[in-house]
Amino acid sequence: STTIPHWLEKQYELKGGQIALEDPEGVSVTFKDLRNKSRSIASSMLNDGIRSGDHIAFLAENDVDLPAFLHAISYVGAVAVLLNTRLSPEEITFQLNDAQVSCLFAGSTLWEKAVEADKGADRNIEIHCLESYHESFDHQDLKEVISLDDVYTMMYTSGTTGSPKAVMHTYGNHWHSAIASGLNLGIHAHDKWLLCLPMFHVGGFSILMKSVIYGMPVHLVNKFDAEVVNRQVYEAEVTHISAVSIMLQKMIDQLGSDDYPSHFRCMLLGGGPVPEQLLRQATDRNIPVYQTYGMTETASQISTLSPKDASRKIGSAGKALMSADLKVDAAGRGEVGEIMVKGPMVTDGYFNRPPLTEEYFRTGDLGYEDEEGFLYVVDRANDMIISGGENVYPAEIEKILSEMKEIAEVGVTGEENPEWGEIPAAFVVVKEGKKLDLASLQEFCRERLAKYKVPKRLYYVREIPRNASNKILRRKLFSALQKERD
Ligand code: S0N
Ligand code: AMP
Ligand code: MG
Ligand code: MG
Repeated sequence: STTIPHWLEKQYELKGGQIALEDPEGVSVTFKDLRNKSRSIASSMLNDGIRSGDHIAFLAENDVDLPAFLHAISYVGAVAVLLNTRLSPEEITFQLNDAQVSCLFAGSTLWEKAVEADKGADRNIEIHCLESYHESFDHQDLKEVISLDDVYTMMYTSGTTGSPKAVMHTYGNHWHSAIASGLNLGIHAHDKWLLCLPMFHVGGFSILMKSVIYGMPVHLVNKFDAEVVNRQVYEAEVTHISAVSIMLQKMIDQLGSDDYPSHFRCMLLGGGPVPEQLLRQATDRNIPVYQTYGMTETASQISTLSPKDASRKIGSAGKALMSADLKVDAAGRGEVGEIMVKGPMVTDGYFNRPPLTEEYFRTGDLGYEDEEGFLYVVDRANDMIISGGENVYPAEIEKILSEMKEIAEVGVTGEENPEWGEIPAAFVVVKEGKKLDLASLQEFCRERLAKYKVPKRLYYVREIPRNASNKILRRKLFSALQKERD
């Protein structure tokens, strides 16, 4: 396998005195600081018995401490399993077990959740507090090179069955993603990328990779706040932001009648559908939006639209980046079919699942390419809901709800929502003689599921529409309700 010098060692050598990481409070960390800190954390990890190949989980907010831990993992040669902080303890337990995690680093605000999740773990997991983790002097066994074929991170995503699976990313996946993005956007001397997406998803994590591969500073806003983000664009001279639709909408609403400054180069917008209205508002505010299409399995962007084409191709997610290929499984150009992708940024597969053997990765998204080859994402082949950039799988919620003693049958689908894009709605057949209201349904879910998965609507129906093989027809839930009402 191809090896390269460890990327943080390289930036230490090339740009040691330059800023790697800063935040709105004035914290700033050079590449030298970050390298030294990462190495000493890695040394402690080795002293604590963590070994190359071990699966080490992180349950942490987007704090300025976190990046050094993630780099430390690469100096050890371990694998970072990134956990969504919004998950319930039960959901986290599943992932700890499924990923065969041996050690967990938890932020102090998430400590109790980590301890709770650990109770159900099927193996002994060492839990460390991220903020108070000790540092050691350099250990001799730190990795000085990176093998591009080695797995570096695992991030969870679910399928149609609702059972989450860990996408494995190699160093090569992250490397090629960063390079392809850089070839598209260009890398300028004064670039600075604002990070407000969670690092436990690939959209946020990929910014860290770009930082260490380009030698570029990251401005870290640990809790998304439109006012802070807009201010930092001016005050910290931010040039790039990655965002989901709801974030950009809030930034624009907060701006009032102001425009973005001319040094701002790129609003990379993805993670779900983008309303056309939002694109027009952004153009009015001098915000150059690059609509992008990508997913955990592609280690972030796979195709992106440049602002120069934006007005001509409004709503498109552009063309596949350099080294990536994209095709639509349809009879011809302009016809809708499943989007299929290929490239060195695409995952080899899921942990502990059968390997992916097809040449192209089947995304589960539906789209078409226009006569000039621009991609339009139109829908999903499966029933996944996207709420504020978080994926919600109806099957996961249905499984929980069917455990309620009041419920005879249940189906879940997405309902359009002006704030979140979509929200989960539950359609319920209540058992004879029982009563159920939204509040108690939500309370039941809240103990078991991440909040963003808790249904925000409840509809009572007499029957759940199913096909001949008894599969729920989720897309017919609203029309079935209408029919019952007529
Ligand atoms: C939008 C966010 C920031 C909202 O969270 P926030 O502001 O922290 O809310 P809270 O104050 O914590 O909570 C308020 C109430 O709202 C509920 N809630 C929170 N989030 C959601 C949600 N998503 N849906 C529904 N409800 C939500 C809370 O539970 C709370 O409820 P109450 O009041 O009852 O307590 C946050 O959701 C967020 O960070 N979203 C983005 C997540 C994300 O990163 N998505 C992208 C994932 N995909 C990828 O990474 C692949 C694509 C990709 O790589 C990419 C994506 C975007 C841009 C670029 C790229 C790229 O290719 O590089
Ligand atoms: P995840 O892997 O959790 O990040 O989810 C990625 C999913 O978000 C994709 O499979 C798409 O369904 C959706 N998505 C990402 N980018 C776009 C886009 N530009 N337009 C529409 N949907 C998108
Ligand atoms: Mg996914
Ligand atoms: Mg093609």
